[in-house]
Amino acid sequence: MTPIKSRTQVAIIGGGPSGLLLGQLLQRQGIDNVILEARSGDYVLGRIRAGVLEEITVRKLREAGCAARLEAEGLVHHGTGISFGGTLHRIDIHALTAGKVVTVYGQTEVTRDLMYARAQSGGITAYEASDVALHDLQGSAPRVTYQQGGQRHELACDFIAGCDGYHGVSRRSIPAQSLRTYERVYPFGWLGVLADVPALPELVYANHERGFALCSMRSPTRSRYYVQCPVDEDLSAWPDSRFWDELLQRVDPLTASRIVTGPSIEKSIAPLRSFVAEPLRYNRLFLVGDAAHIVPPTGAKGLNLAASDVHYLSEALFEQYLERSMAGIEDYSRKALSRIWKAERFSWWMTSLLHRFPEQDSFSLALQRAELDYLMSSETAQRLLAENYVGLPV
Ligand code: FAS
Ligand code: PHB
Repeated sequence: MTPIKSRTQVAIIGGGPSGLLLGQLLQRQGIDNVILEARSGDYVLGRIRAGVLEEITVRKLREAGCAARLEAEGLVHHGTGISFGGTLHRIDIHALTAGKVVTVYGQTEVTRDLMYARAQSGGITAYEASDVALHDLQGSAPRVTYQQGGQRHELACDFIAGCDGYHGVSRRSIPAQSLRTYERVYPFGWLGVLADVPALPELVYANHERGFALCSMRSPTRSRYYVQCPVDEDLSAWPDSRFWDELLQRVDPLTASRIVTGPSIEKSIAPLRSFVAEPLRYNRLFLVGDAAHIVPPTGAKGLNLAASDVHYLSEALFEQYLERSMAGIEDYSRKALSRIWKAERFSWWMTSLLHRFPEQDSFSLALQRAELDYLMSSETAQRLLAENYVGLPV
């Protein structure tokens, strides 16, 4: 039975990657925190999402004491493929960034490692906490109320970290006049399949007249594939056979020859949007991760941006509690937003470069092709892609 506390230093709303990583970093510095998660732990683990980690994310997981399995099982990638015009091109990320890499390790496993570490550290996570509500956000003593096990609970705290994702309660608790939001909704989604079939050696992003496709993986024997689809697509209209046929048509022949098909173990459609809420702080409430921003997954930035938000906020809270300085807290929003907007730009650029848009005319198609040709003929252009893909400095 989860112990119930009536007071903590930092109340964390949401037990996804943002909340768990923040909680673990605070715990290791002796800063008391409680995570309130709406769903069960199994439900959180059941969500199949990101797959590519930037070096900052790996570094933060190391600092959280959660990187042992990642270092043993994560797949270190030195390059990525771009497929268009019937040819597979390669971006040599390692060479173009003076030795940086990305690591393929599924978000599910990151979450599992963080959950295990939290249980080991004695950190409190209240799962299936419903009706979470934030109170007294204007003052110096915010409170959180929630229902769990049929009982109403109240949690007094110094600060609240809103790590509850795009649909969470935290951002909605900020008065509309205190928040600016920016949004772009894309006219398509991603149909994703997980299958226990041998993976390709590296990721392949494909631009094709039938639409975008992505070949990714979770391990050498577990593959993750996506095809662009209409945003209102009916999943039941996509039996495995149709998915594999479509994927094999959208990639170049060499890539198609390497793909091993098989039964899907998970199939889902994700909508694509760009979204940012500013500022990320409302007095003693901070927005973190998907609660603050959303990127189309084309640039593999969503989970990694959550990690850099947690980096900035955890450092700010360390300063507050360990050095009695508010400087980091005052600067959290500015610092995090600077990196967020650069990742938003890169994610929008990658999405625009690789997808077919319903209203695309012949001129914009020609521009897209010219951009791809320029990318593959210019080391400078490839270096720009590579440095954004591995993650800009924090
Ligand atoms: P999350 O949404 O992961 O976690 C928020 C948590 O808060 C959830 O567990 C939720 O149950 C809980 N919560 C919500 N409301 C609450 C409330 N009122 N009270 C208490 N708890 C509440 N990123 C990539 O890099 N690559 C990808 O391929 C990719 N694919 C994605 C596919 C989908 C369908 C989605 C939705 C996102 C995808 N992302 C991807 C982005 C994703 O990985 C996020 O960036 C990442 O989950 C962010 O983590 P959190 O900020 O913790 O938010
Ligand atoms: C994934 O493996 O789920 C993945 C990888 C790279 C992306 C998006 C998703 O850009």
